[in-house]
Amino acid sequence: DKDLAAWQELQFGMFIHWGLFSELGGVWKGKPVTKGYSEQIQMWADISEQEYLEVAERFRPDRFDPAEICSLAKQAGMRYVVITSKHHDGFSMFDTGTTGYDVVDATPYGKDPLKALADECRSQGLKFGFYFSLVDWHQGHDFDGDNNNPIPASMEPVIEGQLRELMTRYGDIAEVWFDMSSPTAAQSRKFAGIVRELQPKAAINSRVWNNEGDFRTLGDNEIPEVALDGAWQTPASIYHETWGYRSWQKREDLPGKIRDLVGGLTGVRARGGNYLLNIGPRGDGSVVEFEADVLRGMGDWLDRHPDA
Ligand code: FUL
Repeated sequence: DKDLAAWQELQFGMFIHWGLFSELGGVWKGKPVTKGYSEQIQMWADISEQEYLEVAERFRPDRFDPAEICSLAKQAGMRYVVITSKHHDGFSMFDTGTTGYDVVDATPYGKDPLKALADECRSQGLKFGFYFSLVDWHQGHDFDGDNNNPIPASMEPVIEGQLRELMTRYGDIAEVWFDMSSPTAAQSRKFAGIVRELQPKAAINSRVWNNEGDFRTLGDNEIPEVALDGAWQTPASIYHETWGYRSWQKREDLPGKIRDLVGGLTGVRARGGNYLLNIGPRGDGSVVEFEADVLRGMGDWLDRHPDA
């Protein structure tokens, strides 16, 4: 399939986990939340929707700079960017008409940051895509710990509406990264079908479930021992743990980190895969310096080893 071959050639991309959870940075009521990933802090700290909305009320990411993010991706040697449009918290980081629980309606920022990022990617020659959680605590999924609950029929119109918005308002979409939940076969077919209808070139990951995806999502930071057939991708986190910003994260041994992640990238590429490396910007939109240094260090290494 010609389109999938084009996706496979992208090889190395930037994943971005960014949302209201970034504003909390892994801390709730003055204490670090050490259980679970920080992008899931609402569940792990058992934060009510009312309290979470108070976070929205102070969400003003004036340091979110798509031009800087795109040039960082390019310096690292990345060819595409995939950002969280909606994580498990159900808060849309884009302008949706399906609910007021979104960045435009519920925060003082009042703009769609993903539109700005999509436009900037296009002008800097990067491909663009969305992460979209099928778990949605706002629409009614419980904080059940493993986020594998089925999707009640009542949630389908919202998911469909949001997918249609994402697939029609942001230009060409290269990849859609679904995540979690346990959709029925019919639901997986429906969600993948919306993407295929509106963005026929977009590659869909296997976490749309029920074999409806175009490429396989491996385990986090997984480097297979042997070359794998077909199209696949390894999502990687710099810290091998949290994806969303965590203010108390240890950030040390930059050279070792660069070596570790260059090993991940080259190992995955050598076995025919695609490597999607995550950054977790702060709630104000700024990129953590350590993460920017890691990415630039990887780019320097790649420049020095053009055949790797
Ligand atoms: C997982 C999610 O539950 C994590 O929060 C994160 O988004 C990771 C990339 O995928 O399934």
